[in-house]
This record gives sequence, C-alpha cells and structure tokens, in this order.
Amino acid sequence: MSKAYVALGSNLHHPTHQVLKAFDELDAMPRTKTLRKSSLYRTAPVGYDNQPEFINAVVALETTLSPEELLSYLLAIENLHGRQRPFPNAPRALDLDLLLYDNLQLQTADLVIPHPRMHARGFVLLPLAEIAPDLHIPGPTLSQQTIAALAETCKDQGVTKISP
Ligand code: PH2
Ligand code: MG
Ligand code: MG
Repeated sequence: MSKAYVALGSNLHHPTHQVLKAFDELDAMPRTKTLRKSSLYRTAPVGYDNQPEFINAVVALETTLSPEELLSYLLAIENLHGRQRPFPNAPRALDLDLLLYDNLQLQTADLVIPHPRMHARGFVLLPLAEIAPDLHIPGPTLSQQTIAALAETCKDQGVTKISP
C-alpha cells in the first residue's frame, strides 16, 4: 500500500459542487481508499489574477495504483468534469494534482513528484497542513521543514477555511 496526497481545485461551474463530487470519484477509484479529506478552502487565484476565486482542498489516499496509473485516473476524472485547457492557469471546472506519493521523487515528461510548486502555495499547504501537519516534502531543500511550518509562511495568500 502506498500513500498519496492529491490537491483539488475549481473556480468554474459551482466550484464547491465540483470538489465535493470529486471527493466521491477519488474514493471510487479502483485499489484506492480515502484516508483523510481536508475542509474546503476559498482561495484567491494565483498566477493569473483576472479570474474567479477558487475552492481548494486536499485528500490523503491509500492506494496500490502506481503513480502513473493514479495520474491517468486523475486526468479521467478531470475530463468527466469537462476540464478544458485553453491556456496555462486558465479557470477550470476541476484540477486534480498529485502532490506526493510515499517518499518518491520522480521526474518524467508527464509527471513530477513532489509537485514542483506545492511548497510555496497556500491553497495547497493550508489544506494539507490540516490533514498532515507533520509531513515532510522529500528532497534536498524542503525536507527540513514540516508542512505546518511551510504553511505558516503562506498565511497571507488569501486562503480561508470554509466551516464544514
Ligand atoms: N491552480 C493553479 C494556479 N492558480 N490558484 C488558486 N487559488 N487555486 C488553484 O487551485 C490554482 C491557482 C494551477 O493549477
Ligand atoms: Mg494545478
Ligand atoms: Mg493540474
């Protein structure tokens, strides 16, 4: 069994509904069980400002799928939600990003683990800190700090927890 963390994000077509539906779809993937779900967070857009605010969340999964198999299920679920990619960081119905997979470090043309921007993004770190505060990001530079400590540095990025 491996443990994987997946980030969810949406800012189109009733984002809260998109994310709640994706929680169920992730749990329904074969050979996979949800261990933890974060709260939903309302977050300011990063990278391309002129778009609606996002709903973000993170889940912890237990799985026997390989990272590549998991990625292909994530892309299939995005497609079920009508995901389109008109330009980088464009508004989207659903984005599912594989953040971490055990202590694996991997760089292929299709997949980079740990997710290369997760350590600086409040919309990933604050939900992740809720469900895995003591986790470390594998690698030479980031593994010294816990997720909780990294999240603390991202407190001013306009990320607000929505009460369940
Ligand atoms: N995803 C991005 C770029 N910017 N901003 C927020 N608030 N939430 C996201 O999920 C997000 C983003 C690229 O995938
Ligand atoms: Mg993303
Ligand atoms: Mg993505």
